[in-house]
Amino acid sequence: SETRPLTAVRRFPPDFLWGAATAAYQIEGAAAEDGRTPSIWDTFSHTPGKVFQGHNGDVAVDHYHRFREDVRLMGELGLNAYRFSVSWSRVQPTGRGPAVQKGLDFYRRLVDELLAAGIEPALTLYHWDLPQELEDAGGWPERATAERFAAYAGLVADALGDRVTRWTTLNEPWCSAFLGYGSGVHAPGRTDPVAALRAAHHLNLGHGLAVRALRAALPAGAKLAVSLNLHEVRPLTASAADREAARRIDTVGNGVWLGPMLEGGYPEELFADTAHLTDWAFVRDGDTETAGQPLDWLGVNYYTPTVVSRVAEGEEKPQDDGHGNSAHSPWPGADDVAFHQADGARTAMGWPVDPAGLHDLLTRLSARYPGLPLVVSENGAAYEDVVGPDGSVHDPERAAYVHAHLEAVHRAVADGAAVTGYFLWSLLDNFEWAYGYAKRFGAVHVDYGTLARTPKSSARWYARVARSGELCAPGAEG
Ligand code: GBH
Repeated sequence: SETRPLTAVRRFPPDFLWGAATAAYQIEGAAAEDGRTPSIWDTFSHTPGKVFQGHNGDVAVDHYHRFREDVRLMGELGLNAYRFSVSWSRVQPTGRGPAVQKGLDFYRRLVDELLAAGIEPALTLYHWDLPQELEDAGGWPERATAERFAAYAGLVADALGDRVTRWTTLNEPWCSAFLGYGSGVHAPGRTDPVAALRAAHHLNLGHGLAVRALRAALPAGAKLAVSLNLHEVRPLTASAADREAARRIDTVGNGVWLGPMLEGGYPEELFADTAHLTDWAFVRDGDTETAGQPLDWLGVNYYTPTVVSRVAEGEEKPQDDGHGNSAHSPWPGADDVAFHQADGARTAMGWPVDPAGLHDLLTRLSARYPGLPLVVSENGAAYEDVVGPDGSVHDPERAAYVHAHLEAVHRAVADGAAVTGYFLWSLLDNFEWAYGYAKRFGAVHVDYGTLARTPKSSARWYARVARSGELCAPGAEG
């Protein structure tokens, strides 16, 4: 028989995960049902001025009541995996004590529906929605929150461990720490660089404690991970100053997680860069060992690269532009760093389209952590949907974006990177955090008046790729 080179037809490995991802607060709604209490995102979105036009997740896309229809849509998309998160305050309303059965039952029904449809559930324990009661007790800057998180992880594992194999502790702890407590553009909206660094450490600790709790509660064979938004950092020029700026952002953006979780400790440069802010006395003996529990895979979320330069002394810093140059910086220890957006195609978020960044990130990670399978746990793009007179939605830009990024993933695999899956962000249009419902990332369009779901043309193209395991160009249907 004929052997075809991998690159000619762009065929992906046979057991590749073809998925889509969501997060609880962004899709579920049912904010006060069945015992659920407010999380920091309920509080934040109901605080005037925090979210675009005062949007909130009270109803979101009502996935809590429509999950059966949504699982059917996943089938239409040809998915063999689905990544979702559990709302902590739905299963453990106060963040302490026993679980609420009704909350757990919702996830049990969802998982059963997925398994019946032949779709592998990939469960994330924490996608930014801390129970408000725990924030009132100090939130992630406090050590106790890490311990609470591990207890919660154990509760969910006891309830769902017989049917869920793939577990993720945290989604993008960088956002929780530095957007939540540093720049304040995410809940709980605090703007204190020291609180942000303390939060980062307690997220690392919480991750490690949760991995231990999961290992104790789950059957052997469970596959545990964390999902990080790793910054593909590039210096604006080759100057020593810009390369130093890139080094700093790599340290406080990537090393702050990869160090303790995968390399045995924080990078020394992190302590040096932030020495004027804190002496890190909140790090106790044994903490980095706890954070470094062995993992079975690493989730990588990628949207666009991070381009930086150094602002020389006496030079103006760029205006607050929502792209890193915020009034309150989410980058402690990097006050003289400016952020840039490359020229060329951009998504509706203003983020440059740069698939080479994903290839470079995956190949570098795989070389650095041999034997650790990588999964692209989020990648996708916002564009403005145009709904046709017949109700159809044609989104060729999204298909082109995903096609280019899948090509980059394929190239990374051909170059030796151990990438075992891809999750499109997102299954459905949903609550895009501080942007409310103004930005649409879905493969499936949601009419926010009727909550009717309509697969976009990109969804039909993605289904063809997922079913065949072969990357075809978006054609008529894309
Ligand atoms: C992901 O976050 C989320 O996991 C998901 O819930 C969300 O809906 C999706 O992406 C789309 O946004 O300019 O320095 O402040 C993406 C997080 C957003 C992190 C942009 C970095 C810019 C950093 N990224 N952000 S800065």
